[in-house]
Amino acid sequence: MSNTQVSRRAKELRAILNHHNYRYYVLDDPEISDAKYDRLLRELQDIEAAHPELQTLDSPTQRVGAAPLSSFRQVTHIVPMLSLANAFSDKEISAFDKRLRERLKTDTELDYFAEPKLDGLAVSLLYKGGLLVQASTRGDGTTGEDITENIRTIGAIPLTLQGQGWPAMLEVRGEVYMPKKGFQALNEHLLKAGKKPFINPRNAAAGSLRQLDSRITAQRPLAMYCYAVGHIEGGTLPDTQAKTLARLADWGLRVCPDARIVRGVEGCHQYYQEMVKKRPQLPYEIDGVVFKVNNFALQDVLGFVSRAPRWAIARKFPAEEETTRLKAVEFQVGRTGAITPVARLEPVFVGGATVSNASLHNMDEIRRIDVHIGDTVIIKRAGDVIPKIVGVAKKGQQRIRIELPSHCPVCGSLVRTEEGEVIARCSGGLYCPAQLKERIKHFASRKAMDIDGLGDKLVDQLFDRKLIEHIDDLYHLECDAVAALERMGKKSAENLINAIEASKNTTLPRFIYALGIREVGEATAKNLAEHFLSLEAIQHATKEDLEAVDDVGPVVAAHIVAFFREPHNQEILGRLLAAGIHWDKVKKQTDERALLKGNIYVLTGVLHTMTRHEAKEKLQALGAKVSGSVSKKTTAVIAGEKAGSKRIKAEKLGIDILSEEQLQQLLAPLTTR
Ligand code: 5U1
Repeated sequence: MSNTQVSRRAKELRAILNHHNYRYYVLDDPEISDAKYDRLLRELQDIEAAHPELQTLDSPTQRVGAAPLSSFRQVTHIVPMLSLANAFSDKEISAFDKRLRERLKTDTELDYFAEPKLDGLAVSLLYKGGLLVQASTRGDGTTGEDITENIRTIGAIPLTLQGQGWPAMLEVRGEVYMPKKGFQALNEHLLKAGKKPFINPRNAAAGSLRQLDSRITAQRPLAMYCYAVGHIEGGTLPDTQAKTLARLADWGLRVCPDARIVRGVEGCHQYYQEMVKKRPQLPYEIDGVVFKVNNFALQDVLGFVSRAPRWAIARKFPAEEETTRLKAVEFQVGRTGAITPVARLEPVFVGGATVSNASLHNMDEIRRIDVHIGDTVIIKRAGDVIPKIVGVAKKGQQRIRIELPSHCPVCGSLVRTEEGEVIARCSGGLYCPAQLKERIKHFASRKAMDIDGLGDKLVDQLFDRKLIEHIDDLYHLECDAVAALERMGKKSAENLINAIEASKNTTLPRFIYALGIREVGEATAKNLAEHFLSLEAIQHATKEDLEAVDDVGPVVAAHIVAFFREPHNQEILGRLLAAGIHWDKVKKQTDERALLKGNIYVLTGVLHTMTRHEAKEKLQALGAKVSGSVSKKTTAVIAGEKAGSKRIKAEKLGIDILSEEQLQQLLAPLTTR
């Protein structure tokens, strides 16, 4: 290629890439695959590497970031970047509207332009001759920092304006933010790399823009919505906010699709409610909405008061994040014995409610955010979810390290954290009152001891009235005491006592399942009973012995050992047996259903000793699957007389073909029982 041809191709590639960038980031409607985009970009990179003189400021190759800076240059804004007055209630918005109409001496309703208030970082973009030449942070409103290199890496921001009619100098303002999805992905990535995650999308956006190394910013999923024009030279703009934003969109700048004109104060109230509802589904984080008088001529009449325009107001959502002091940490015990740290806080109003307790998840989380008692912490309360501590705002002067208790705060049993787990648990099992109610419900349930009539509400009553304290107390209940409970009476009480008595005659699998050992469900309980044949054998089994049982891996085995080793559990177990719980001796048996488990057979041709239907039922009785067609998954084809296409297909796929005689051998366990 001649130099002219190379130069022409570079120009063409820049135009093509800028177009596809716009389709992808601004319209969210890509026309080509990522791979194709990457190929085009690489072609341009290669040209620019060979001909550095062809590199331009608006080249898409400039989006990958530049060499790190030692500091940010200060930028004085041509027109100060103002802040907005805040309102926190409908009443304050009504007062705002009233104020404006009084000033404007009008009774007619005003048109407002309503916009979501993005939770990001305000920035100013300066375009000269349609080319992005400078980008800066708001700073103190008068002076900000030059973040041009970082802004260039954001795909959603055009390096050159599109279309025509833009002023020779155009200064656009808006919010750079991190979309919720990108924020989540970034934090997952940081955690995997052993780094500290960001507290919220705003911090993530701000942290990413404040990077002196723009190659890091280039890796961050940032976006921008524009909401105002700060300064123009050599051109004109439409006469309203709505039309101006439409014009910015024509020039390739992103504007928020959820903004629109609303009529009068009622329109403002409605828009606010609408955004409250929409907020959880929005792909970006917002902390309120903004109302602006739509007409610029009216804005001019209204003017400014101190450093905020009179013609605009932010209606803020109740703060979802607040800071307060962590006074103490207590540990609660859940149904499965999980020990959860709960933060006791200096009461604080956050997300529309006063919060004095918050979740701290687990010890790993406590260490990760490095929170100590006495710190000023950041509380997040979104919607109705339980408030949680997301970070430390300021370390306390006298910080107390939070330690996991060694013993259960309710029953005193040992607290254990299994290897590879983050949740610590009380090992008190049946002995721990905090776990007990739920455990009693499980013990009485249909697949366990099957105590008819002992439902959840009744368990609650028995427990709350202290008629039962431990599971074995069920077997010592007195009829009169039960009859005195709410909605009971003599007859119901008698029925319950009889059902409890009847439950003493059970099976070993049911009893093991009823004990509620972690991760020992019905099937595992059955396998344990059939393998060990007695409760004593299970109680004394080692981890290795247990791992020999079907379905029992190292984790389940460890749970079983821990359960039976716990002295409190041993005590309760003894008392249950002393109360008379018994079962028939367990016979060693082969489980036919497992013999052919996982095998898939296809039956074809004529069988002489049984019908195909009978053969199918027998195979299924041994746990096999019977399919109508041959595939790579087929274990074997059972071919009777005159077997045709299925046999041929099996031969082709190299699948075993069995005769009727071999089928009979396969079914032998059913006849030799
Ligand atoms: N959506 C939106 N956010 N926001 C912030 N519009 C908007 N306008 C602002 C600010 C500071 O200021 C105007 C006065 C341009």
